[in-house]
This record gives sequence, structure tokens and C-alpha cells, in this order.
Amino acid sequence: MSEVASLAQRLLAGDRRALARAITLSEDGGRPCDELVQRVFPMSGRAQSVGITGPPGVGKSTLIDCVIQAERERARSVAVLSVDPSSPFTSGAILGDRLRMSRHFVDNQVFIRSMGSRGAAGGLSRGMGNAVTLADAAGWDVILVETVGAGQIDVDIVKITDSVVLVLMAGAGDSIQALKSGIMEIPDVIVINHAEDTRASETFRHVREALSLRPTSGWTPPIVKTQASTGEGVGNLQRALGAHRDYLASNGHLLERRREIARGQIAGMVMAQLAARVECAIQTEERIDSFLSDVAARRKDPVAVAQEITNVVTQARSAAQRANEGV
Ligand SMILES: Nc1nc2c(ncn2[C@@H]2O[C@H](COP(=O)(O)OP(=O)(O)OP(=O)(O)O)[C@@H](O)[C@H]2O)c(=O)[nH]1
Ligand SMILES: [Mg+2]
Repeated sequence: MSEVASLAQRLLAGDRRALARAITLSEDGGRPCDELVQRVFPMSGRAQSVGITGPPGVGKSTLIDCVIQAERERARSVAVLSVDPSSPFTSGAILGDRLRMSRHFVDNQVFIRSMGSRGAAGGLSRGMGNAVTLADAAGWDVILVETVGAGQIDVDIVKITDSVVLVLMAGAGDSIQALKSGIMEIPDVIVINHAEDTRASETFRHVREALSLRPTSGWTPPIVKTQASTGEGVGNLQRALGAHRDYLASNGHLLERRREIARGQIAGMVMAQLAARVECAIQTEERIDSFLSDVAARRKDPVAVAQEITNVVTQARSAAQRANEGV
């Protein structure tokens, strides 16, 4: 049996170390990861996946700790995936997160892992999307994905979970501005954390106003006030998430959401494959090499050459496809 096949088998049997290893593969994003995802994908789709996003420092990890607690009380297993705290937005957070979620580290029904990306731009959301698939196939009941949206929320990263929670902080005017500038469609639930802050009610009103600009659809995001440091309001967050889950379960909304996830995921994969092909063609194709000299010497312009390279790459693709099909 190949190494990946055996890893897939252990992962599907619920082996935690296999999941950890699989996620490392998804950070690398290479061929073994693709093969693994292909093997386990049919067994995924059962988990409840929830993205928790929001500006730095608003209390996302503290809130996740509370959600873990609430889910464990219902005997559900929880996997937490977060963006690598070595990213510029979250420097030094890993120690803090270890403290914040420390009470769950010894629980074998809780899996906590931070992820980075060694690949190109977009690699992180691709790796994270794959990691969600892997944790799902591995049988975790709830998958929480923590991402940082600095100012404007990273739209890509939120397209990998069934529900998205946007966490804001009481008194955070900037975040509400960000809400108004076009991200209203992203969250399914909005949390105003630091509910003990006297500005919480005012922030609540601002968020409600911003939400009223959102095109009406079947689902209106509930706004929930929490104080993550004490656990206050977390029950309401759980209820809001449950309501969203019920909404998705009705009238084919879940399939629609998963089509959206598939769209983002597949587009990312196709772009990565094409980018690799372009990179390879530029390195190895003599014709392209001569185009570069033509541009340098002003015999051709870069726009025309880009078009020609696109032609070369897409021709190479159909040639490869033909070879594949045995034509
Ligand atoms: N007063 C108060 N403090 C809170 C609350 N929630 C979290 N905190 C504190 O805020 C700080 C940051 O919380 P985190 O949970 O690390 O925030 P985060 O959004 O995960 O931060 P990054 O991952 O770095 O973006 C910690 O010291 C928490 O204890 C709250 O409701 N009220
Ligand atoms: Mg955090």
C-alpha cells in the first residue's frame, strides 16, 4: 500500500496523528496532499464547519475556547484550525492561544492546530480548505476555523465553511466601516464581543444599520453580544449557529452553500495548476525565452507576449490532455 493510501486509511479510522500529518501535507500543498484529498473527499461532508473571522485581537480565540466547552458539554468532538500565528497579523499569538485553550489540550476529543502556508498567495486558503476536508473525513463533529480579517475580511478564506461568524468588538467603529464597504454578505452570524463595554449597545445599533444595507435573502444574520472572557452570551451564539445550521438544512440551502465552497476551492486549484504550468513554461520553453528577449529589446510588447504565452500554455495543456486521453 502506498504511503498516502495508508495515511488515508489511518485518517479515516480517526487516528489523530494521521490527521496532524495530513494537515502538514496540506500546508505543503503538493501532489501527496492532492492524492490524499481525492481519497478521503467522498467520506467528508458530515461535519459542521464554522469560520470565525474578524479583526486582530477582538477575542476570536477566547470565543472559540468557549464554543469548544459548549460543544464538549454536548459530547461533540471539536477540531480547531487557525491561521499560523507567525503571520504578520498575529505575531506571538500562539503562546496566548495555548493559554486560552489550554483546558482543552488534554481532551482527546479536541484537536487544535495552527496552519501556515509555504506556497504562493491563495495557498493558505487552499491549504485550509483541504484541512477542513481532512478533519471532516476524519470524523470530527465540529470544525472551527479561525482566520484574521485585518480591516477588510479575507473573502477567500471564508468560503471554506458552512457558517461564518464575524467577530467585532464593542466600540470598534473601523470594523463597522469595513462592514459598510461591502462585506455584509459574508457573515451568517455577527458577534459583538466585549459586551461589558458601555459602547456595546451603540455598536449593536451600528451593526444592525450596516446589515440593513445587505440585500435581503432568506437568512438575516443574528447579532449576538458576548463577553468571551467570562463565557457570557456564548449560549446565544450556539443557538444562532444552530439556527443557521437548521436554515441550511432546509430547502437545499446547504447544497447551495457547498456549491459556493466548491466554486472557490476549484477555481483556486485550477489557478494554481495553471500558474505552475506558466511558471514551468517560462523556465523551459525556448519559444518563450525568445519572447522575453524580444520584449527586452523592444521588438515586441509585453501585452502581445503575454497573449502568446497564454496560447502556448493552453496549447500545451490540450496536447497533454490529448496524450492523457490516448488520442
Ligand atoms: N474585557 C474583555 N476581554 C476579552 C474579551 N474577550 C477576549 N478578551 C481578551 O482579549 C485579548 C485578545 O483575545 P484573543 O482571543 O486572543 O483575540 P483574537 O481575536 O483571537 O486575537 P488574534 O488571534 O491575535 O487576532 C485576550 O487577552 C482576551 O482575554 C471580552 O469579552 N472582554
Ligand atoms: Mg486568535
